[in-house]
Amino acid sequence: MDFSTGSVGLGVAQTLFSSLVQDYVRAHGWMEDRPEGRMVALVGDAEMDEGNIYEALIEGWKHGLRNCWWIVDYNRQSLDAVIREGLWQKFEQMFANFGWDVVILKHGMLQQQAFAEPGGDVLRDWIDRCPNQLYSALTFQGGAAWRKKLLDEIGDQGPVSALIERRNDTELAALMNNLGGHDMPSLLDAFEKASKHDRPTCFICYTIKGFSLPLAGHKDNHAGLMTPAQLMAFQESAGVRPGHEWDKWEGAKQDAAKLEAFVHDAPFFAKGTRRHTAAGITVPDKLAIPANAGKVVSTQMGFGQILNEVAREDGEFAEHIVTTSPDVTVSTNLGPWVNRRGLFARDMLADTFKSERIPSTYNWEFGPAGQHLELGIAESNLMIMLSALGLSHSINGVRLLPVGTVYDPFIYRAADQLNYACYQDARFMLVATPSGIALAPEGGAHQSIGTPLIGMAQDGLCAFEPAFIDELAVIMRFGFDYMQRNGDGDPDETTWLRDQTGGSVYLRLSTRPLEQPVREMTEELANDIIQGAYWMRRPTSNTSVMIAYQGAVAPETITAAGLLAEDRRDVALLAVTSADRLNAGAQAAERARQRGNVGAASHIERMLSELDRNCGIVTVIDGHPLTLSWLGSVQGHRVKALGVEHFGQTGTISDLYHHYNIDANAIVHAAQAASSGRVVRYLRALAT
Ligand SMILES: Cc1ncc(C[n+]2csc(CCOP(=O)(O)OP(=O)(O)O)c2C)c(N)n1
Ligand SMILES: [Mg+2]
Repeated sequence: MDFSTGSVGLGVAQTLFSSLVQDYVRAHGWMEDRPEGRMVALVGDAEMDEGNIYEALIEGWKHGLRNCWWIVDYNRQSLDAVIREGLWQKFEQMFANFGWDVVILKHGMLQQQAFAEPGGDVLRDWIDRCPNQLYSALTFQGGAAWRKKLLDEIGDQGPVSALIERRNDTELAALMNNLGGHDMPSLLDAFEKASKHDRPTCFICYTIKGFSLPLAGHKDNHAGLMTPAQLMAFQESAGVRPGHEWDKWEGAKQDAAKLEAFVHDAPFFAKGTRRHTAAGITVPDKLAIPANAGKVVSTQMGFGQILNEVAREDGEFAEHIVTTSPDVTVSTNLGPWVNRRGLFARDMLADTFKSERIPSTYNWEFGPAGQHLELGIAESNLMIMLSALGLSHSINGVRLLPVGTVYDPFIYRAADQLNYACYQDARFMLVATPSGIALAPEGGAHQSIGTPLIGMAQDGLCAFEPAFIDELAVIMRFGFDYMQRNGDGDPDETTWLRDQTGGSVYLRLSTRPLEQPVREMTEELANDIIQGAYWMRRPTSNTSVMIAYQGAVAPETITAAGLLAEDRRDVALLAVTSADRLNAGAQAAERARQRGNVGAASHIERMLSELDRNCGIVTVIDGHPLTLSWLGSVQGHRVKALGVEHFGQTGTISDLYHHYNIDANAIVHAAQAASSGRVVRYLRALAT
């Protein structure tokens, strides 16, 4: 198994996106002599209720999906109950509608042979009309119940009675349980036929849940366990001797040596490991950025600038980046990259606006060399596409550097898909913008509060929220390297982070333009940015209050520090670039100390140890205050945490920052409350 699943519909969609990624890799000439594979999913019939399957179907159709099989285990049971009648017809119509072949395997060979006997057509007709519930109940009850029911309902119809009577109870039950999905010859025949073409194909395979077990067909059989007596009977019927349960080929009716040879030579095993690896892509020492110093630029704009600079360069690094976006390519600033690198499609498709000479900022040309995969609006598909792209090294043996853009609040819409991608250890960079309440004038609905906490809590995802473009360039460089790492999980004893393990990266960016600092990016500063925080203003022995911020609220904290200057000496300012990494380091170092490594210290612990014990801390973020409030627990400092707990208002950024008490005035109030000393002047009333 290359992808995990679990009745969540995600593994199913993953096969579809993985087929598209294979097409991408092939079109870029990276498949070498490897033959194309077919991505196959086994799908529960109740699992087909999962919405992300339908979202994926539409996307697959748009991209000309090939080489994908979905095999539906049509046992007509879910966890709780027996499913609706006639669902197969809806599946059949829907898949056909999206250009899939549909193959229905309803009857096994035993049934087909019986249908050919005199009266067989009557039996077939009865089976076709039998409601799912009744079929399940009779399956559970067994041969005698089948006989009674069949004879009651069709037993007076001549030849069919003889057909039934020719079979004893065991044979009759075997006949009625012989549905297409349990019949190896039928399955092999269907797969053989479908393997002659590359069209996506859905197989609807009738089966019985709990086939051949005493709990078969019972509506309560989900996760059912057999009694010891039932298990012993089952063991005996399977020809497995007590004490030989784990012997290879135990119970197999064929010759073991022959079976061994057959399996050994089967293509699946003969070709060796199916899990590929790929050479790493060297990331440049530095990512270029235009001269921004003193200019007013948002991190979202900076992201566009950085990728635009990468797009100018030839070479392996730029070629292996692949971007994708759910209909927000332009509004997340991927436009400049796409203009240079083009959109991906197996066939060329010109931009008609360009050929008609209509002025447009964006060049929307598709072709096999394109490096941007444009998706429809459904964020679920973005995350599963990132999952598929981010596993290309192990599936296709080709390392891709996927970058996906999304509006930050819509991470919630696809948080499970994101979690699934991380669980599978897919490697990608998720760039989320706009974020927070900073998109204030655009309206309240798309503001995000809790996403920094998702960034901190999501395993396999390392989250950053820079304020300035030079920080972003350092973080993206790190990210492209981090995405490719695959070392063991022991923490580094200086940072207490598991950086050599690698993982995916989440960048929470903002549309709020900020004046860019004039400074040199020293190695020390770059290192601090990667670790998660640097001193914007270092504390001294006189410092009685420190302000820590993450992201777009940087100017408010700088203003507040200025307003405080006359009443609090040497206000310290901590620029946090990754609360996630600071927290991970502090947690790991604490665990190490509890295990006896008394000298263990993480980045944030070292930084906050510079503060006097009585120093107060104010934290600020355009997001949930919990993201940073834990800083008070690092060395036991008093903390006042500012942030956003409610959302939905529309206004200017300063209106909203005032309204939610994350403006400079609110920071000064909090600083006064967090530290002793005289009353601070320049205070205005807090918003209520
Ligand atoms: C998203 C999600 N919700 C709930 C569950 C709990 N769950 C596990 S199996 C199952 C029913 C699956 O039925 P089906 O897909 O028909 O598989 P079958 O058990 O019939 O093989 C449910 C609801 C789950 N695994 N995933
Ligand atoms: Mg089922």
